Amino acid sequence: MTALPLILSAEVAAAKAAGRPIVALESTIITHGMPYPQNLEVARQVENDIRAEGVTPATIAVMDGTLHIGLDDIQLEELAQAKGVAKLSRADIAACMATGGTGATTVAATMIAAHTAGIAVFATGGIGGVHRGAEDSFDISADLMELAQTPVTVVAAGAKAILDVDKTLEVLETQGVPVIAVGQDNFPAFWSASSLLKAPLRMDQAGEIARAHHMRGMLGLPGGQLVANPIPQADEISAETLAPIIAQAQSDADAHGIRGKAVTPYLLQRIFELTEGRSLTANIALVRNNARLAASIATELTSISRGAGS
Ligand code: PSU
Ligand code: MN
Repeated sequence: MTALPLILSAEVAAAKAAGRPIVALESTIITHGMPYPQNLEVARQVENDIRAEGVTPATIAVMDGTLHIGLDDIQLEELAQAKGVAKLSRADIAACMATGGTGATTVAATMIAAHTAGIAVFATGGIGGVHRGAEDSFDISADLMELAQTPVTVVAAGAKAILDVDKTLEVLETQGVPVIAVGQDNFPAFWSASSLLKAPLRMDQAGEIARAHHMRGMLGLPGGQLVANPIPQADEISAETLAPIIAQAQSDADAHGIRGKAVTPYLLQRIFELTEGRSLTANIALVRNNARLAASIATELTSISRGAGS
């Protein structure tokens, strides 16, 4: 058996050795979720937001066949500028590594990598979910099933209205994934702080979320948690403003026959164009907000685990 090609950045290795909290970050948001150069600026900013809380960021990606847990600034820049980088979910990550490829990790693949590296908390913008029209296309993100089987707490701003949010919540319930709205009763809607749907659970403190994560582990439950953190109100875009834009993006995707893993990146890019960049400003604000909450949860979880002697 050869060893898994996995490298921890120096910063992550030091944090692990000292038992200090770490927050994982995905890389598909860099390569497929935002345009250059904003993607690089945001990637750096989010890492610094986490460091400002005394927590270590670990951006995850596959580069030349090696799984990197934590990227240095040169690697971050390389990834942000690269064209045609693969998008890696559960189905793709091993094949990419086996063939020496380079790829960005989605929520599902980032959870797998984080868990492999012993990292329990992960911050992102939005998760994948059940797409509108999934009754015909069967397009349901592997992110949902990953949340059911990999014990990582994922902080996101709810689900985008490019998804069928109702069906996404139904699948999460079926899969046994705790969905926790933070500081409000309703499930947040990514660019808007609130959807019309009530979230299954509500918690107002990072410590409660960390305790729930720990309790699931003690019960032997395999999956993670979805923490749905609303976008700060000052940065919101209203659902009414976005509804026609999303409908347009969706019909463009259908007209161009976009399928499979190309769907989400296509819709994100189209919405960016149709909002003349406004969607990106909101996206940046909510990712940073999620990074800060994830850092608090990771800090709380570290002290619980220390207390529990595990
Ligand atoms: N939703 C967003 N922004 C993103 C993504 C989703 O609002 O960047 C990315 C994430 O990496 C997520 C992936 O894991 O898209 C989901 O892709 P799919 O729907 O093909 O599973
Ligand atoms: Mn899909």
